[in-house]
Amino acid sequence: MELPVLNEQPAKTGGCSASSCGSTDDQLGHLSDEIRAKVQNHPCYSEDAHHYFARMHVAVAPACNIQCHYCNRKYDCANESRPGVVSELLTPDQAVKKTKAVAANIPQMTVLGIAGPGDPLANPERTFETFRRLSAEAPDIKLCVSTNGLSLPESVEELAKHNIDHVTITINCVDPEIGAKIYPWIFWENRRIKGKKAAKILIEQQQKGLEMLVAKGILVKVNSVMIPGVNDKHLAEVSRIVKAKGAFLHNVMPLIAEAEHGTFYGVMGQRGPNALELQALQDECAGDMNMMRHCRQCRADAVGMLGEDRGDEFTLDKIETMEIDYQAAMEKRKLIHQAIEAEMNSKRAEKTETSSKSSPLEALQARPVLMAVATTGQGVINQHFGHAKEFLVYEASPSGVRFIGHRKTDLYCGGDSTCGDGESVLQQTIRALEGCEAVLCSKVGYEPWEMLEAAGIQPNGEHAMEPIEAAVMAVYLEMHQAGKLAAVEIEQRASA
Ligand code: CLF
Ligand code: SF4
Repeated sequence: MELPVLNEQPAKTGGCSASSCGSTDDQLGHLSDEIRAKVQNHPCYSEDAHHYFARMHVAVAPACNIQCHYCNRKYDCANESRPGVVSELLTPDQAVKKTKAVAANIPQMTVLGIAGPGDPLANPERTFETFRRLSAEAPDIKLCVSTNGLSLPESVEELAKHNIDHVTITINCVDPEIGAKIYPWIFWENRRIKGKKAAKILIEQQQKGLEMLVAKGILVKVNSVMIPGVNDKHLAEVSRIVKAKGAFLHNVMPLIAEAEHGTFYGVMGQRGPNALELQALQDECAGDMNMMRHCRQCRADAVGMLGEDRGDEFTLDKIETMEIDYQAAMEKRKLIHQAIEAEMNSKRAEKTETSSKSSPLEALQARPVLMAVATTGQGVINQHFGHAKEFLVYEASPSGVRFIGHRKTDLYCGGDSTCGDGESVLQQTIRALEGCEAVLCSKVGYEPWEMLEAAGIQPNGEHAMEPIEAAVMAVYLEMHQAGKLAAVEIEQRASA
């Protein structure tokens, strides 16, 4: 089956519509029923779905067949995970038990992924045993896998056999010169191969695997780690090539390199991109490719909604004591999924109606504005500023509101009252919101209010429980009425 070419629709200004830019959602209507069914409740493949549906990972795959300069083998595979976290390794049997326990207790969990702690396809017995049992015993759960791609071509048949219809390949380059700066070696045909030769083999395997998956009708997401000075200028080309070969979605993630993680890049002082650099590259790639902007770089044993981790509720000792009637759980899950989908459809219809009305600012010269939003899900503003561990960032402009990405408040800190050079958590949070001019939350305390204002970020608690896009647009209109978006200001900013 041939996959649809997503970007055949006319390009919109800034590469997005009034809502859910960069997601598959505003494009669902163009997809076949079969593909729509595959993505509409997958929290990674659909930006909309990540507000409602959860995923879980089982860490069954310890070994890896390559070395990436951003990885330390003590930790999870950094191709999807944030470096510096370690997952508890499970046997396939434990993984099946845990999956059923989570599915019964978190019915909105729709997807089981294997993403480490090493490379799933470098551990084929453990990975496929887990998938084989789950596809038979828990057929209502979608199966998903993430790989560096080296062993992908030889695994495609097996993946198709177990109904795995979502595969992520991490592709950081299509040029071996660049690859040699990212991958010091690969393990290939019982030998360790280094340098450009290694990178060339890896790239060929990734591209071949991508083509084979697409030919089988399996949806492919491509992850790329943005490494400033190494592959940042090259990733737009990667995007073009993988799109041309039929990849469904591209996820450009920031390199996180810290000396304490003990990775080559961390020790060498290689920096990661800042939020604005990442956004600029994602926007550049979006001209050619459907972009994912809501990735949370999950750990290999993540459980829950993207960005939350409920793994502690499902440790091995706890799941041992849980009696699960999976048949009954499936019936309950089905009803809950139907209710969520009905709610999503009605919200989608509202959004379509809103975006079909022309924006009152369309004819005006008004600059775009970034706003941060505190939310725990369901697409509404429902979180206290002080409780937010991350903020979603939206851009409002005369043509509408689009999702840009998220900013973690504790990226480099363990959540103590101070971190780094004596900087308070509040100061760090404000630094994480760089570039945003407003923050919308359900409530905000007096102290943060003053500090946010002093930093040029307007706190706003007036839109609690309102849909995010509508609230962001309302605040944007208020800013315009207050004269903050006038043409004269655009000129001043441009010349600054
Ligand atoms: Fe897991 Fe990955 Fe499947 Fe999602 S995560 S294997 S596609 S179910 Fe999702 Fe997490 Fe980002 Fe991965 S937010 S790290 S993209
Ligand atoms: Fe580490 Fe994953 Fe790279 Fe293997 S593929 S070296 S586990 S980041």
